[in-house]
Amino acid sequence: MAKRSFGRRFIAWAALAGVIGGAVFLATAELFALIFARAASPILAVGGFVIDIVPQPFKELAIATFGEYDKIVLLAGLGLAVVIASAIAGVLQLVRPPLGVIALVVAGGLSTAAIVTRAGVTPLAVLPPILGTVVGSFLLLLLVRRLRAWRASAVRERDREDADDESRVPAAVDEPRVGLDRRRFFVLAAVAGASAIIVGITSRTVSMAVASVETIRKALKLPAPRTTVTVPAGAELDVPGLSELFTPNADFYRVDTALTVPTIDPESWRLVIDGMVDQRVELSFQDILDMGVDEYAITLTCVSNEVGGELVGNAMWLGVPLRDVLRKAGAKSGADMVLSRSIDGYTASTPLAALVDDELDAILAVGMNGEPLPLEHGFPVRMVVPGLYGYVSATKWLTELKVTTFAQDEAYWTPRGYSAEAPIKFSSRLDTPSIGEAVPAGRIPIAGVAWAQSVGIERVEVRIDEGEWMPATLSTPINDDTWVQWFMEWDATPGTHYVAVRAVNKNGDLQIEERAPIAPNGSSGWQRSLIRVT
Ligand SMILES: Nc1nc2c(c(=O)[nH]1)N[C@H]1C(S)=C(S)[C@@H](COP(=O)(O)O)O[C@H]1N2
Ligand SMILES: [Mo]
Repeated sequence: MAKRSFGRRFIAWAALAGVIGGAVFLATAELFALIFARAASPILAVGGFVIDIVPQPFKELAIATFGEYDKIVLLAGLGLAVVIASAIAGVLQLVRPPLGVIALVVAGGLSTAAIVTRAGVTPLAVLPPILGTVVGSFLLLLLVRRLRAWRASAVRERDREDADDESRVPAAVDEPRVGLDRRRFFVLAAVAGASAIIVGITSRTVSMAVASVETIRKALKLPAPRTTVTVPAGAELDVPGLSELFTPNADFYRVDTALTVPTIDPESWRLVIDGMVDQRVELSFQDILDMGVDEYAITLTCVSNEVGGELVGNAMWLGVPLRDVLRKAGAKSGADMVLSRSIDGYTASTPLAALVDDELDAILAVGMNGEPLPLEHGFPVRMVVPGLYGYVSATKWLTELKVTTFAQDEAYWTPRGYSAEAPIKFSSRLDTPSIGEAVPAGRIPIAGVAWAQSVGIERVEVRIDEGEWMPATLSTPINDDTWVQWFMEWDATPGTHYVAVRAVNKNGDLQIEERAPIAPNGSSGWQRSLIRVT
């Protein structure tokens, strides 16, 4: 009898180890689903899969029985099934290793299958269930190993006690061993269990907030622009491999310090304008729209863009001029900077002069390429200022504009090695032929983009090997705030060639030749690429 309850005790703890392994699996998957792929929650994917495969009469029965609670009941049932299945996996891992881990891997495989067969998933969606399986299995393995060590020392102790009674063998030397092994099991179980609960619940909650704001965003109808930007004929060249004139939102580079994308309901969003102002002003999303929105074509550039890099993109923004917004509050004399703040605490320092300049289209944007700002790009309201790097001007998820001075206030990146003020260093980039990809000899196009926001590009020049600099053909610019495309025909001869590109802006300045790193205020240098012709 005593022997039976002795064994049963460890079976129960093995079941607990299994449940913890399952919880770690789900929590890890939820965390990575949040980071990599919003639709890749295993529990929801399996739930969706069950809904899809259950025959219609059952679905109707479920709805008739549970009404609008049918999905909650399904998820609760699924949760219970997961608890039972992982408890069984834990017991299996103790009594028939490695059957428990195998069971968990099979479950991971099934949930991966459920995820990839859902509509509209990205290839990255396989990562969350796979990483979940790896981490969950590892924890289960570890927990059961510790449980087995505890059981072994408990068995030894019991045998010794039995022997003690009969033959008075000297007291055990490793008496505290059982307590130690027991503690090692429970510490790991507690840490893993608590982490899984915290990480899992937090990730799921954030995912749900993202989903609900995404729904609000999809339903949002922005007003039509009062004025639109005319894209002139010849603004977009037709060259394969050349960047599109307007960067699609899905391809637009993203740079920010946000670990998870902030979720703001436009209904509750407020912009506060305070600091050195005549009056503190608070604006709602509707107040911004009521000012009347216009179209602005502006190319955004990141200070971290290396020569030839990808951290630059062009968009058609919908918004209102910042000068009109700031006028509502009235900047006091002496102020020379606006510290813009994001909901997550990020700040940028922009010269006040750039924001009130009548000649410069510094805007609060609500729309990007024909839709409300994507969540990743600052929904519901962000700043866009032509001619300044993003980190000193393009605050996303904007909540506050503090009128202040450079002497008084510092932005997020200023104490981290970047300049407080940072105009964009104008530059040019080669898009095609792409580096490292051999091209066939003959007449081929060389093409790329060049930008000098707020000034405009006058000329782009190309040089092959050590030849003369030759002018490239430019696309018709939309305005001086957007990039232009450039291209040139090249009679490529077999071998390797250097293709270099540089631009001249409308002030007549030549693009800086001297190489500079991205810190403290942006890279410079002429892009020179080695092209292989076969
Ligand atoms: N809230 C917030 N806004 C931010 C940042 C950030 O980290 N947080 N990064 C800035 C930087 S460095 C750049 S280059 C641009 C990039 O905008 P994008 O991600 O829409 O391309 O956003 C700017 N706005
Ligand atoms: Mo940036």
